[in-house]
Amino acid sequence: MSDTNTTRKPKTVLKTERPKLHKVILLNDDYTPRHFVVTVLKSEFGMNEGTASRVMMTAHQRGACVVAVFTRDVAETKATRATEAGRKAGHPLTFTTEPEE
Ligand code: TYC
Repeated sequence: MSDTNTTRKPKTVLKTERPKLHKVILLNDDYTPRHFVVTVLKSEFGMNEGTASRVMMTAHQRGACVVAVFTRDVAETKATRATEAGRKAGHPLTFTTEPEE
């Protein structure tokens, strides 16, 4: 048999796409107490007091602030849980998600 295998197919190069990341965004409102926002950022997003306070103040002053980025499922679950924590305490606090460019 010859060394040249003429029946070999062209190699298929399989590429695994990285999953798109989604931002969790904290929205400002006029009613939720500042300390409550900080508490939720600490408990749901593992932030320390300083980081949570800065994120809360950014949302307070600019209307919204990116909290973190995750895969879509994780971002949606975190936003839902954090929003639910506000509802449970009677606050309109809202977290949304949005895909990164
Ligand atoms: N604006 C609120 C207040 O003055 C505090 C607040 C900050 C609420 C950030 C939501 O995402 C928020 N009590």
